[in-house]
Amino acid sequence: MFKKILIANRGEIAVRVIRACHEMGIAAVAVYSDVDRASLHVRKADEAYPIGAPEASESYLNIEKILDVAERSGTEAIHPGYGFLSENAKFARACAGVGVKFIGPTAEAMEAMGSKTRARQAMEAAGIPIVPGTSRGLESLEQAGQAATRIGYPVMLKAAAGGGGKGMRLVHAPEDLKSALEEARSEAERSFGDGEIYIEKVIVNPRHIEMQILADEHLKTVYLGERECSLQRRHQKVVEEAPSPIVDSGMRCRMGEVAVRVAQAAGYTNAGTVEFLVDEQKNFYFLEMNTRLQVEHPVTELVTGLDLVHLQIRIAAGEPLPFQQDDVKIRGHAIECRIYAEDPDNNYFPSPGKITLLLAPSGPGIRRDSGMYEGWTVPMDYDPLLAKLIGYGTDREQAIGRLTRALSEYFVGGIKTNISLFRRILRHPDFRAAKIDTGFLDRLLKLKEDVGVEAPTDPRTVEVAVIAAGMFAALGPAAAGAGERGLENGSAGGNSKAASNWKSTAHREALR
Ligand code: MV4
Repeated sequence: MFKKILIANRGEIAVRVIRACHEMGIAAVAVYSDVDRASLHVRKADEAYPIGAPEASESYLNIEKILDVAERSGTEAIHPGYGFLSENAKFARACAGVGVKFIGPTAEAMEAMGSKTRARQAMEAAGIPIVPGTSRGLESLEQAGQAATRIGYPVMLKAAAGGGGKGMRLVHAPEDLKSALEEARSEAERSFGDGEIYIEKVIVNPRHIEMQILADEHLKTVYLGERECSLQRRHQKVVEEAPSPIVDSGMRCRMGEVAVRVAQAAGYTNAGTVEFLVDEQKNFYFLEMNTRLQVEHPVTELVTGLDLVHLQIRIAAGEPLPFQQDDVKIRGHAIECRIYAEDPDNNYFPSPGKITLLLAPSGPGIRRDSGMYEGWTVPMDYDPLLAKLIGYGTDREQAIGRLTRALSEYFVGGIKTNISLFRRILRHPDFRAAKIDTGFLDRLLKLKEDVGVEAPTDPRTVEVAVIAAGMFAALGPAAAGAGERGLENGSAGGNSKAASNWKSTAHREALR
């Protein structure tokens, strides 16, 4: 087993990996940019090295600097977390080049999945169900027109290098194809430096369901069940859960076996995720494979009882998987909320700043993976994910109840967060009934605008957060719940409707 691991990341995921290292008796080395000197991952690591300016290209994406720290610290392996260098084949290759083990798949497996057209070709050859469409880049408008006619409108144009909805265009009719293709191509070129576009049949009201797999370096691959990730906003996941409310054991088994075949066809090792689009008849189609540990891995850990980071490290050290497929059992239900530093009243715009007061939930069935602490200033240079709050229970209803309870205990003072959004999602009848297709969040957020709440432009909103924090400190949780619910509605400062709502909520809370 390794004695020392470098974590090439920051925030909650760096803390998550450091914890696994310490549980396994491994020393953890942190790297940090200039704005992360006081960040939690630096405090929790055994050693920490500065790697430069805040821009990711100068620090967390800088292969040379990270490998230099690896050498100076005597690191044997590097865990990349998610984002940054986690799916960078060049980095995986560079690690191997200096004799440091990359905790993840090989550069070749990453490359096989990096291009969607390439992955579709490989999966087609392996007999994996893919969304009907082309598996090569479109070479002309005529070719696109022929393919679209064959598939039938509406069609979806997608970027081969894509992800996150960039370079994606829905085309309803032949006359819209030309402009859509031009737009998709230029967006893909701008975002990825690669304008390759292919075409797919449109899946109506799809669900996004993904299967976790683990593969050791001795040709054994297992699946660990699915995650339902249909609750997204602008192609950003917001809430994830395991198991999916629409997947029964038969479907899980079929999907899991397909996911294992996907991994084997790519010569995949370590932890990975196979994404599927699922249609209204529950047919599932391979979409892409994510060659990293994902943000939402905790929901799988809670329902399987397995520690994915421990297993990643053991696999990277050459150990065989310590269990069989039959040993994997799904037990209970877990739901994750991604807590972001963003302003619900300003179109969920990132909202960095200093955390003046932090009251964090715990208790039965609650897991919190966080990168924040009271007094820490959230830098504006990176993804604003602050923490993940995960509720676990014997069934979905208990998980929702515990998560709702924990969200009402959560208080983050000094900055805006999206915590209020989760209360609205979790109490919604459609969410409770698990009617969560990909349009759910858009419908919910539109509803809010209809209520006529204006976005605040008033700097006093910040002041209100501090006052609310003070109220909590002085008066306890009833005041905090009220304070935060007030902020959800645009807070005081000129908005009398919101102010009165704040007061009435406070009154209700006080009477509970
Ligand atoms: C699709 C689709 C419908 N048909 N592909 C893929 C990447 C993801 N971010 C959005 N993707 C979609 N691909 C075909 N052929 C609909 C979506 C989609 C979506 C998928 C899952 C969860 C939320 C979504 C929101 C909008 C569009």
